[in-house]
Amino acid sequence: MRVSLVFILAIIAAACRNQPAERSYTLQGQVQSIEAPHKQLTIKHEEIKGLMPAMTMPYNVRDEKLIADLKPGDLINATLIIESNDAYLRTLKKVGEAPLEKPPVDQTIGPTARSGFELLEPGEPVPDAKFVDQDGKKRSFKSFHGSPVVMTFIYTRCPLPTFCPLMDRHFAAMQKPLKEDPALKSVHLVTVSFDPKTDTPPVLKKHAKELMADPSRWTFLTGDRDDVDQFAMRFGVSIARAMNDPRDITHNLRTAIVDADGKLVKVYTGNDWSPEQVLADLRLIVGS
Ligand SMILES: [Cu+2]
Repeated sequence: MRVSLVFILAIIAAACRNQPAERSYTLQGQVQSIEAPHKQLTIKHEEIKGLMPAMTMPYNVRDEKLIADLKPGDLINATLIIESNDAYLRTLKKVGEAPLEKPPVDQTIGPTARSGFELLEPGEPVPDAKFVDQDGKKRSFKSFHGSPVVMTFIYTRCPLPTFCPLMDRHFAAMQKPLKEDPALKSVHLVTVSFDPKTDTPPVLKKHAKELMADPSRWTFLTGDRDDVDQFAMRFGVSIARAMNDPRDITHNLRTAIVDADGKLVKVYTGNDWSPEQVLADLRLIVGS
């Protein structure tokens, strides 16, 4: 009896492994840029029914042949595959060409000389900013001084597993090694949502629970939208919200290490950093 139960469980486990929850969507849009070495291309696309509104986003391919002959301006039809922990374009077909439009992001508040919006350089103090945490408590960024901080920027409704949800998974994965390494005991994780309209403190609290975030180690923040935007911009985060629905968000990813004195150490761009890399960098700063 016992043997057969184990056997059945093994079959179930194998079946689950062989059939990753996979969803497929049709994506139509225009190629904006191609990063062949990273098997990535940025596409300005129409609404993907049931997944996300029209936006401009980078997508990965697994088969580099799919993007070998593409150029910016190409109009394409593609199949987007969403797995529980990954997303990629499985098929991609060129269907036409059109001139590229100017980028929709408002550049008027981009970094200019000493405007207060310029990118922070490593070694510079991170300006203080006001936030509210997952318990609804007011938190200033300064309140983390004394602990090295790893900080990232997300929104909880992000539909692509390779974007914000990947940042969440990386932070979740860092909790245990941080706890186990005495040198990294004081490191704090901070996740800032740039979607305060949806990501209210109760929503952030629920999100934190789902990620099994240890509240003594990992804090979720949001705040006044303009304050969050201005703070995030200093790290190179760009956020564009749709006019008709500000919850439709096009964004990039930035993850930063800030030392215990509140000075910027390093910014990781995009989604190809690993928890191991961040832990190694943290060990360097606490060792010095
Ligand atoms: Cu996202």
